[in-house]
Amino acid sequence: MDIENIKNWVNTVSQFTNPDDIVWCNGSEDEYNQLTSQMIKNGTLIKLNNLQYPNCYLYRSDINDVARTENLTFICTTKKEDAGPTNNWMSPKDAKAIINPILKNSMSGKTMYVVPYLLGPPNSDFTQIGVEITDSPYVVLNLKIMTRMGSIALDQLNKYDNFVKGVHATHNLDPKQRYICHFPEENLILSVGSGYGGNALLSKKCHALRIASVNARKENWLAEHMLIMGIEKPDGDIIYLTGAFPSGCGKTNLAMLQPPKSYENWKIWTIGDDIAWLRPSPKGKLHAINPENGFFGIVSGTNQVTNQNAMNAIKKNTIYTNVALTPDNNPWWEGIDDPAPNSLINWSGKTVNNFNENVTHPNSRFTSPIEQYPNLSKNYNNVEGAPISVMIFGSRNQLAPLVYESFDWNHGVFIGATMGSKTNATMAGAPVVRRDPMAMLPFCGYNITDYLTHWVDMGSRIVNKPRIFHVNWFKKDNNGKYIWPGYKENIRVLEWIIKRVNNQVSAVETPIGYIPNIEDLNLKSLNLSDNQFKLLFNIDIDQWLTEFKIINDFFNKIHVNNTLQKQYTLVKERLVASE
Ligand code: SAT
Ligand code: MN
Repeated sequence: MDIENIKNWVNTVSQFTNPDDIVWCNGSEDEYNQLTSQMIKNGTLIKLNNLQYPNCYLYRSDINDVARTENLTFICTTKKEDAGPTNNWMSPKDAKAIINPILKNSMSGKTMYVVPYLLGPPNSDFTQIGVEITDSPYVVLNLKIMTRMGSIALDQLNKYDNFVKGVHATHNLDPKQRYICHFPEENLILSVGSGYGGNALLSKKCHALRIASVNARKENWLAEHMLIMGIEKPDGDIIYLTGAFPSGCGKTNLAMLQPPKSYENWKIWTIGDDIAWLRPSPKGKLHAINPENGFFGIVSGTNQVTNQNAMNAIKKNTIYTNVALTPDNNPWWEGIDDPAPNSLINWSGKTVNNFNENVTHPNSRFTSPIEQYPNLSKNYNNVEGAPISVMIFGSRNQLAPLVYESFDWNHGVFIGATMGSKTNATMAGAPVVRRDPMAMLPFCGYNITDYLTHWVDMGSRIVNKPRIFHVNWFKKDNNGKYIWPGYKENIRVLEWIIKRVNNQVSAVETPIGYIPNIEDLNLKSLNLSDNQFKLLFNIDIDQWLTEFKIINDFFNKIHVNNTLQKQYTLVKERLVASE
């Protein structure tokens, strides 16, 4: 492909959207600085205290535009069944009939930015190229951090036959005229009416998951909502794992885990905190890359205990979205180590003197470059990706034990397919427990039934399959308190997982999978009572059987494949037999 392919498309879009100016972004520091200066001048960006937060900025979004809006997100395919039973669907024709009038002249009076980007390391077979057209300088700044953006992408054009096209118009931010539409048949994304991360940074959920997942199925690989990390044991051996958790369930904290003192000879190597692209290697192992180049993490609750590495890294070159501001021009949020000053400006720009309500939006975000994380894995830029030995599925509920291991690949796929988790501030709407297969419910760009079959099929393409585990850091005791300390201490669970993978320990077989023998999980100095331990690993057969009714309804709704049906029957029979 050459630049004319992109230019032709940019011309078509600009004739339609009618901007005053067109800027092709090159990704340079100068360009970034010019944009921040311009935004500071027009009042849309605030420069933070340069001594304590050098090169950091605060951005406040519209108060109606603070999280992904799944109800306004559509998969637009010719046939409805290609979007499947869990996605919102429109035909491409109908979607364009709604969006085109909104896009028409939507950039008049504005600058249109053309943002080429790479997802993945340059020169890797995993890597894809995309171009986002946007009228939002905030989006450009974020894309500069989140992707390999600008000239680095255009320099690779000759490697690609095709690019993913994204058009983003901020429009009037009225949720009634907000649409995030994906056209997998055209490798096209059209997003109007939102400036928020997952809705507007089209490289992220829209390209790297929804569009990529469609292509991954065709080409026999996986595009997943997963962190990637390496765990180095004291003997120097490193095991790489991926972890799928719904948004807002601690992926970023786990990916950046800083081992506690009692594990000081262990190291965690971060590769990614949100998205993994995985392909079987010629040698038969599954290899993963992080298509992104930065972190778009939740700020609220981040502190030295929950995420020491992020705390140190987000002190520079970071964009904060929707946090509070102190009189010294420092960012402040619920959970930060420093006490609240007497007065603050809250995330929406109002001065507050009492702190009865959140001053920071619970889905407030930091955007920060991956290179500045000290524990970045040496495999981060590896064109072949990192070899994955373990996959973890994690959810937030009261049912699943702290950790359990699947019996085999198909059982592991069943565990991922049946994840149930409580929703949170990362999406608009009230919290509910919902089925979220592989944490991909909002991000699978095609029919979820075909997606789960693709997962089963992938098992036969990977000779040396990763072992599959499930974790739940969020079990509560009878007083509603979390039992497991979580965060740094999660390394104890990872240690057990590694021991299992290295065949160093046996495990207790239960109807739902293998759980640890108590002596194999390091509980030293956690002060967990026997009762608390029992609660953490309790498998309440009645509750599981009730859960299986819900799973049955879900499987009926999505007409799941026979392999997963069989897994359902096998696990259910084991549950019934143990009653
Ligand atoms: O808002 S994003 O989709 O970018 C982050 C998330 O919810 O996982
Ligand atoms: Mn995510």
